[in-house]
Amino acid sequence: MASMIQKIPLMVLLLTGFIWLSEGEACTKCTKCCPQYWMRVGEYCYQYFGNKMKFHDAENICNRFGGNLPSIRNEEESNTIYQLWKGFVDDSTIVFSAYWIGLRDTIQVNKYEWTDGTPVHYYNWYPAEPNSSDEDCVEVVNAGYNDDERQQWNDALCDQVRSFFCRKPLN
Ligand SMILES: [Ca+2]
Ligand SMILES: [Ca+2]
Repeated sequence: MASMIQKIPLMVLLLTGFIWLSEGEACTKCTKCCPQYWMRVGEYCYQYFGNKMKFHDAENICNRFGGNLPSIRNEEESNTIYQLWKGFVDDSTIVFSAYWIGLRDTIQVNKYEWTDGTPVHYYNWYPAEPNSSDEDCVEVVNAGYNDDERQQWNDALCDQVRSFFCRKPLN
């Protein structure tokens, strides 16, 4: 927990425009690694943004770092991101909207696409979701009785504000 608290000022820095932290500078001593303060999982780097933003603002921030809101291609990837998120919140069992993922159907109703261009083969909707043609952006809803259920998705209004992760490939 202490290390988490120490990270918070860094995240605030990242959010307030110190974009220079993200590229290159931390990578002078290795061939393939993540920028400083990003978390490496497999072939990807993740950064958590606890300051809640609208979906498109969140995606734009990720683009500026050379990444996207994460696509979720299978159960394992879903769980990886959810477990990361649990590390940033005090009590993950309280039901509340958790974070944006990179899925939206803004171009055509019910034609969901990942912002990183990954083909959509995997869905993990919460029961009775998606339920609205006005709700075009997808969040992890964090409702249910166990980690698997809490990772399920809800279509939400894109102008709602949510926490989010950015993800980019190792470089
Ligand atoms: Ca919808
Ligand atoms: Ca919904």
